[in-house]
Amino acid sequence: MSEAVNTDDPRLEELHRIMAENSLAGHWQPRQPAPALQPHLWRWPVVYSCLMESGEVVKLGHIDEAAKRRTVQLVNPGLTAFKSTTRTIQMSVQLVKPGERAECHRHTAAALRFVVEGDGTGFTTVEGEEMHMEPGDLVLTPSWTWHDHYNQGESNIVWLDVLDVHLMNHLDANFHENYGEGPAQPVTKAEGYSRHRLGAVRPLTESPGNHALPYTYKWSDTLPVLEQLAGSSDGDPHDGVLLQYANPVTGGPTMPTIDCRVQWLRPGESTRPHRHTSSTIYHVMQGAGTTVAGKDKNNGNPMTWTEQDCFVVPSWHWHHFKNDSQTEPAILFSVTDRPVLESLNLYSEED
Ligand code: 1HN
Repeated sequence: MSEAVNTDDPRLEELHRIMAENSLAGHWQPRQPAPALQPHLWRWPVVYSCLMESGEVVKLGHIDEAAKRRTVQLVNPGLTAFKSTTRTIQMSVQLVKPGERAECHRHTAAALRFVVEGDGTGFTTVEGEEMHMEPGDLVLTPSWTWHDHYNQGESNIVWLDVLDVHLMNHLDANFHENYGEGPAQPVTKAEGYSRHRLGAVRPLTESPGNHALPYTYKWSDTLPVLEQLAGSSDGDPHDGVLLQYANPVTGGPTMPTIDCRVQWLRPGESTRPHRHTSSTIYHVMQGAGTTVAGKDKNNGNPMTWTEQDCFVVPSWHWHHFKNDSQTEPAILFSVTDRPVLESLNLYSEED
């Protein structure tokens, strides 16, 4: 209780009681401590073994009637009440076993899939186009686009799901609709349709419109860019060689609320610390290293990661990276809510 009020005054206690009964509170009254987002590392073998076990005991189609997805969610220890990875974004890991289908639905939450395991025969159908999923591919299902997943192959598909669902919840804008005309939407477009319409060489006479459009970024296109830049440019002092998955229509962030990046840390590379007002979730594609993240510039929590691990660096936490190998590069895929902060004029950065 601040000294602005006399706590011995019985009228104050009476006022507080009446206000509480009427869902009111005084600005002078203390708030419940807010949960704080924490730096955290999820080790892949644990995530993966839980996911595989869920494949044995949780039947797809009998889960949460609305979503009907078998995903294991990464829960930030500071946000357990929300089952959320950051305050805006949920990252989870999804398993679709051979022959399984995750039914068609759409939601206002923007979503993306980043493929970890699969033989390329499985796909997500987005707005009538089958988007085949090979490891390292990034498939966008922007806000309110129909999507269903199908594994027609003989091996499991595992991917990361990233959704801005918690932002949607905070905004009371989280709407969901099941397709309702069977488990899958009809396929109406040829494979590659979106990449052919929205790529650098695109039809002059057909406008794709400016609404949220589905898209796939193939790892086979991304990796050569990283490799070439790693050999020819200094990269960013805070992130190493850093690529943005630019939105093909706007040239800006991947989606209005989530930007996706991939970065390459050269053998032995150590980056300079910085902090910014966006939160980032990382997934290690290749290599082993350490990310130090903390509120103090020189005294953070070291997160030592290896392949497929995931970790989070919260907003306004100093952080830097080190590739712990002297011979192999490290590659990190990441997602950030930076576009949200930027659109509200709240993005800032310090080093
Ligand atoms: C969802 O719809 C999917 O479509 C995956 O595959 C994960 C997590 C929270 C809410 C909806 C999907 C999700 C989700």
